[in-house]
Amino acid sequence: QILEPQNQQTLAKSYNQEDWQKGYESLKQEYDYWIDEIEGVIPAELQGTLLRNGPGLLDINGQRLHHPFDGDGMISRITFTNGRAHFRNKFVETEGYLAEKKAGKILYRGVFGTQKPGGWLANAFDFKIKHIANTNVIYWGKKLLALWEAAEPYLLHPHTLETLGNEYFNGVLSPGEAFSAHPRIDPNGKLVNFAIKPGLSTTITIFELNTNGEIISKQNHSVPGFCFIHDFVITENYCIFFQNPVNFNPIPFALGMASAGQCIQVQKNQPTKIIIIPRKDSKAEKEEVRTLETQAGFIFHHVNAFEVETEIIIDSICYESLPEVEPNTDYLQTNFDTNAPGQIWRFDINLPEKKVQSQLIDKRACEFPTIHPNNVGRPYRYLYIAAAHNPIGNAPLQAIMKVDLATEKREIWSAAPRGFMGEPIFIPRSNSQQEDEGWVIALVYDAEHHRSDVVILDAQDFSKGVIAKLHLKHHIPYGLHGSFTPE
Ligand code: 3ON
Ligand code: FE
Repeated sequence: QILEPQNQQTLAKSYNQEDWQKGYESLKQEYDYWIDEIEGVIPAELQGTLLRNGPGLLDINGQRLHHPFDGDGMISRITFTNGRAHFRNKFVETEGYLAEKKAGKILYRGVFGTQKPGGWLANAFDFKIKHIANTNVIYWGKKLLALWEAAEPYLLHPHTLETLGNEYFNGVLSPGEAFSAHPRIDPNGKLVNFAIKPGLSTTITIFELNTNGEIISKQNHSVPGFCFIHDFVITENYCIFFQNPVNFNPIPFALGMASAGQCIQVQKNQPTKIIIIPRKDSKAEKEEVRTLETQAGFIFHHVNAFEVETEIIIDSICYESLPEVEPNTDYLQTNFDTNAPGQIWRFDINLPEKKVQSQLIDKRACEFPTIHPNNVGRPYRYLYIAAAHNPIGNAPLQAIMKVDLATEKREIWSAAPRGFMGEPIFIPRSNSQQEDEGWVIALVYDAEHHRSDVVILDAQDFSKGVIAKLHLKHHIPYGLHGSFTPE
């Protein structure tokens, strides 16, 4: 149904906390099977592979991790072929995953608060962080890559999902060098990605890759101050980064009292900096790097960006503040009512005047946007995003919202009260004429049956409900990002 924004101040809670918590149970088993419990019909034209990554383990042999973002990457793959669907999941066998599996205990510190057992003394002056490859998975240039923003990618076997080693792109990437988990694929056939090397000043590296998976350009930019930049956006001529107003105090980390991520603090009185870097081999190549300012806040993800004459429009998910991952808190006890929601904002940058205007697009709490792949970096009309069931307030993601940016019309499909939504992916129908012709696919955790479903919606009409719901034999812990490849 099409929901109008509501003005009610209090709405009934759409979920219960115990249901939500159960989606954070580890999945230790690796499966390989044809999905045979299906409601509805998988469209025969839907051919290809949905790839998902996210923390598969939330504990190491019973020792709980402090935060899901510290969990070892587990790939889930759903292959659609001739109206059938096959499931396989496998852990990325990083050095840390294998070592901890063997030891049966936590051996590494995590970025988001996980510490080795034994208190601060056991952690002091240990600067080694576990590389967990848990954030995204892409298939590009015939390579299947598991990504995590603080280190190099892991290369996986596209059929068996076995871990083959690290990927260095013929030596263009050096050992330990980062390659972010948020590449953008320019519809012109280039994959653009970045890396952050933080410090008192931060180096931003931009990579462009061709369809053979080779890095064809690599450029570095130094910006003043510490950066925590998780995502970026591209247009035809620019890469755009939002430097969140944060500072980093390394002392508690060095002393073993807190993890690196816990030493990052949002500076509410400092502006966000928008860094606009011209792309290599673009019309803007000779232009200088520009840095503009806008209001404080915290951004993990952007939806998209595009140029309109001398303006750049950027749509992003903004938080008033970064939810703290403090040492003595438990993420399972998250109080959604007191945390700031992520909301969609539009930033309008006037390049000649160096002015930024911003505007709230929707109040609903949401995260994990997706759009038609042909509109990345180009003007676009539709976005799809995981969202809260209720139009106001903060709550877990339970629904998918479609936003028509031209008419402000919204459509909602909700899995509440017992379903919890993962990142949706828009998949265009082949030879589609309209921007919303295709499907939106997501994993939904069903607390009633403690299992996950793959749901398929018709992107042009959510009111039909799901066109197919595929019941897995087990749950998949709440994940992060993924992608779709027609292969
Ligand atoms: O900033 C410096 C550079 C850097 C790259 C220092 C640093 C150590 C913090 C760092 C490392 C950053 C890392 C490893 C970030 C990893 C992030 C991650 C695994 C996930 C982020 C997810 C973001 C969101 C918004 C997820 C939302 C999820 C839901 C709403 C529901 O489950
Ligand atoms: Fe992300």
